[in-house]
Amino acid sequence: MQEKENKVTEKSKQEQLEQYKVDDSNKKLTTNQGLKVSNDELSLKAGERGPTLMEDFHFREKMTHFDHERIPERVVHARGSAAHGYFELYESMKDYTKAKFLQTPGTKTPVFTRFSTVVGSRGSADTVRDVRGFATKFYTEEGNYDLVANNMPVFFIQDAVKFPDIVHAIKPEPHNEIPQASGAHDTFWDFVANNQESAHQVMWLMSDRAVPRSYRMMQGFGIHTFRFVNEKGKGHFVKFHWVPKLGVHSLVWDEAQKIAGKNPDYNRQDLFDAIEQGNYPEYELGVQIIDEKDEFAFDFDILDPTKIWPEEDVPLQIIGKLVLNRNPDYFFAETEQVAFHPGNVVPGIDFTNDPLLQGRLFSYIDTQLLRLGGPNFHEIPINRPVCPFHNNQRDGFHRQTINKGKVSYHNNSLSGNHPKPATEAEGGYTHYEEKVEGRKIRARSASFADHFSQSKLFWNSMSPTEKQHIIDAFSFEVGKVKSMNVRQQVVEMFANVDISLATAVANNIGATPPTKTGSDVTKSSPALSQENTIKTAATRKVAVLIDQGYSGTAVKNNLHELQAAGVQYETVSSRQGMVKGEDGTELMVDHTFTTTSPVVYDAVYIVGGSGENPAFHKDATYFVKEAFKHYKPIGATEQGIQWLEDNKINGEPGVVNGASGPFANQFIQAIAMHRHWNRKMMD
Ligand code: HDE
Repeated sequence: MQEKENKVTEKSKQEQLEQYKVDDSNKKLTTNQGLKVSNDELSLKAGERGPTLMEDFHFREKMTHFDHERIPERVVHARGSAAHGYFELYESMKDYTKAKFLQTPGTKTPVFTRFSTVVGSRGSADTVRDVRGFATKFYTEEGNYDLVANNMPVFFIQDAVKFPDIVHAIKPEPHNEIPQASGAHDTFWDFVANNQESAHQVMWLMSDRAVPRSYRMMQGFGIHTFRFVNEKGKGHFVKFHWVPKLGVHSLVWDEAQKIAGKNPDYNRQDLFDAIEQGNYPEYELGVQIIDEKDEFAFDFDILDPTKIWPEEDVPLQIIGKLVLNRNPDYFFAETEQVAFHPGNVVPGIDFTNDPLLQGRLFSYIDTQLLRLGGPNFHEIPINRPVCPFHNNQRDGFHRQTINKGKVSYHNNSLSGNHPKPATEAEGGYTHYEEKVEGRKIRARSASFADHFSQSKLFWNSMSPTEKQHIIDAFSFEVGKVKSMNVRQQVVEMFANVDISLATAVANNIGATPPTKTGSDVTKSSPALSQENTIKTAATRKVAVLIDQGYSGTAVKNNLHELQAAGVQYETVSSRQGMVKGEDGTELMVDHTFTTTSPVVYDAVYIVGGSGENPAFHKDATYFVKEAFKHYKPIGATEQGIQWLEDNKINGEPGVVNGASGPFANQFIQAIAMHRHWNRKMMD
């Protein structure tokens, strides 16, 4: 390929990918050799009832390709979904970093972002209790920069050498491969209790953060402390955050488990549909920066990946936004074959001595060599940088580049010593010259020893509802542990965080309540509570329960107003086809009570109809009760109003009665609240 001037635009990656795309429509069927195929239904046989012939090259090629279609799934983060988009810089970071894509406000860099669960296999359900991955590849003019983040800001372990242990412990147990995509079993909790550095991340894992309503509604965190280096060679410590424009919102646990059956692709579908509808997911990039002179100014070690930098102490500076605006064309070629690596950096971004980060720098390429079948996976279209790349690496499985000339070594004189290392001024990457001295030693720094203070900080920062959810989650997960001894160990461990938490869990799971006093940390960080994030009705999905004889004008107006506020809706009734309003208007039914479920909606709007049949009433009753139980907003107008009375939910928080004032407006506000926690539960 002829090299063009290296000017990267928002569209650079898309343009590059276009060169690899093939449109099969209106084409003749051929073999991989380009030979037209005359029959794709019958193999070549010796006689109509005879054996298949070896010479049937079409059969052999087709079957061989099929037989080799599967590649190993990722050892963790196997299940994921991705999208293309761009990153736009708001504010120059040039005082801190020389990274070119972070210099000039308005610069747009093409990106590819993959979201994932961690524990489950490729076909597992989306809505399990788990950490979520949030990995972004920035295709910059200086090469690919990967920000391989999670939706929680801390990690289970402090040293990479323990990663295989934590993963073995949380994956299905090896003797019977049970349970799938869940930490609710003996080996995980045995690991937790015997590796207490996991305490802080386990608090996050038991919180609502572990069941996101949508990939569009979760934060991302680079976790590790990285280093920004500016033009003058000065370094600053930096942590990266993604902040979703729609706020951070979660499912309730009962709902999450039911969705896993009703629609295991729930989060994947949500991402795909939102982009198709033009509701592009957006996140702002925030950085927390610490001057090198303040490396030891905190009551935790800033290199410890089990610690956050409380935003109240180290403010988050918003510097740009990520917009995901295009779905991949081919899941396997793009989402499955994308290969992230925290070691893919550009000049101006460097590492620190965080022992977890150091180990990651080895693991990612290593695992991809196996998963993608050799050392040339950087040539796969989704992984190729948009800037040129030249070196003396050659050969290996699946090599595609045709390097010209006979020289593939350095130094050389035959080709003028090219490809030639670049000086720093020419953009050559130079590692930050941190002075390091030490003995060779396998030890944990004493500054990494406190596992409970920030766990308590997290607990203190939760709202009463969030705290209750954490107690419920511990009770569910540890309650599934068969070993009473492990259950007791967990209770004792979390007594170091908060005694009321540990006591409540102990009482729920048949363990002995602990007698310790717990951590004495009283500080809290409001930024940690997702209750304090943005609330908006935009892109929320409402089920409109509607039947024959509905009130035409009222419904039309209300639906119009919901739409204007960015709310999506689907009509649900007993039968598919059309429902007819009493004024003669008609509406298409999107779903019946059997093709959908209340758990996949954010809110319910009961319209009913004068011609309601008994089946409608029965199914709608279940639908609304389930939504009510999950604290979702419920609105009713016309015939639906009587329904609120009949089911004794009129006047409950988040229940909007069309008879009392302008309906759409109030209902939109109720939807924006996400959930209404202070409800009396019905039986
Ligand atoms: Fe990963 N991680 N990880 N991880 N990780 C992988 O790489 C690993 C860690 C994260 O959508 C693997 O290509 C080690 C922290 C994401 O393709 C593997 C350690 C964070 C993804 C691997 C960690 C992450 C991965 C598996 C501890 C958040 C999915 C397949 C030292 C900051 C990327 C692969 C995608 C994937 C190793 C810890 C995020 C095995 C050894 C901390 C988002 O290389």
